Amino acid sequence: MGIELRETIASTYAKSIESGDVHFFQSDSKKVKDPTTGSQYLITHAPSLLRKPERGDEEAEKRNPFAEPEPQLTVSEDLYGLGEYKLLLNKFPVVPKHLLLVTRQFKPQTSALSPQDLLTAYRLLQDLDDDDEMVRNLVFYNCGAPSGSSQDHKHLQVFQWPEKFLAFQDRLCSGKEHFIPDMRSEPLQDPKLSFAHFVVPLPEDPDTVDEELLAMTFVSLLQRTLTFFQDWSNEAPKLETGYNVLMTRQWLCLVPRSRSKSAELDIGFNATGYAGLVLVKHEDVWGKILQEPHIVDRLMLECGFPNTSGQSSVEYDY
Ligand code: B4P
Repeated sequence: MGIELRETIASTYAKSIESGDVHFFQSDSKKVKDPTTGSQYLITHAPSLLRKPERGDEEAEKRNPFAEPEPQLTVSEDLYGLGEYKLLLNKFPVVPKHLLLVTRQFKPQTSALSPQDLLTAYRLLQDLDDDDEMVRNLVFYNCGAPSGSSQDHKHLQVFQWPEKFLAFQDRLCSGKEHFIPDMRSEPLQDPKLSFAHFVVPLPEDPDTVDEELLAMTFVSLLQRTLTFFQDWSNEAPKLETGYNVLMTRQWLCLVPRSRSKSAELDIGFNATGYAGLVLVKHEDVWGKILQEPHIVDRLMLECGFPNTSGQSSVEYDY
């Protein structure tokens, strides 16, 4: 299935680029290191994205693009014959062959991932990753408006991981075995980072990964993520729930989000920012981040919540 699917994606993408159905945005990328946290960031500058309609713009609000997706962008009408998902090409990618895993029936983008969503995403990673060619992919889910999502129909996204790039989640999980966080064991969290994040390594042997394992792992991370919205409800009762989910074959990570955009600099983040993949549209923001990469960690905190490393979930849970 893997090779066949990869070939269908490649040919659908090539045709849609040629016909103009996919609008690929050119960008420049630079890898930088945050000297304070040791994190790597891949900063991608795509100024032409400023012309793309955004959430709230009249043009962007007109229709649900996933209700009747364009046939030219459709890789599969019914992925894996489950009757649940379509696999589409992203119409506005910055990375080639950027995919969307979209529910066939309308479901809200504020809903949690189901066990089937998780296993289907993991299956896609298995089909798209190629260890011999060092090809790795990232699945992400922007849940709720503060997470940076712009479409309200439930969709996960998949794109190829940048070459030779190590996220903080990779460092954190290196050499660690899978576990399901419980009362005695907390998810991994890097104490050097300013923002809260919950990471668990996934098993090396894919045969041991099933719906139950993924669902139990996800729920343990989600419980901790949702406590932020309970904790803060007295201070900020209107705080909308939002979080990012990031998954590779090596780990699963959830990040609670307080806002989609920074007030300090004109930049917004979706899940990819929390893997260190920072998309910048404005020239002045690009310049500032390259000059002082540690700004990213500050912005992540501004759009997230404070790190809780070293505290057990009962200390910040109620
Ligand atoms: P959402 O989860 O709702 O939003 P998003 O990916 O954060 O993208 P957004 O729309 O806010 O765009 P942004 O300028 O930040 O996903 C909805 C997805 O549906 C979007 O990816 C959108 O492109 C796609 N879409 C909309 N209409 C469509 C249609 N008719 N058919 C098919 N797909 C449609 O980011 C611009 C682009 O860069 C996005 O593709 C985004 O995913 C990508 N991106 C963001 N950060 C990135 C990074 N660090 N590296 C590489 N790419 C990145």
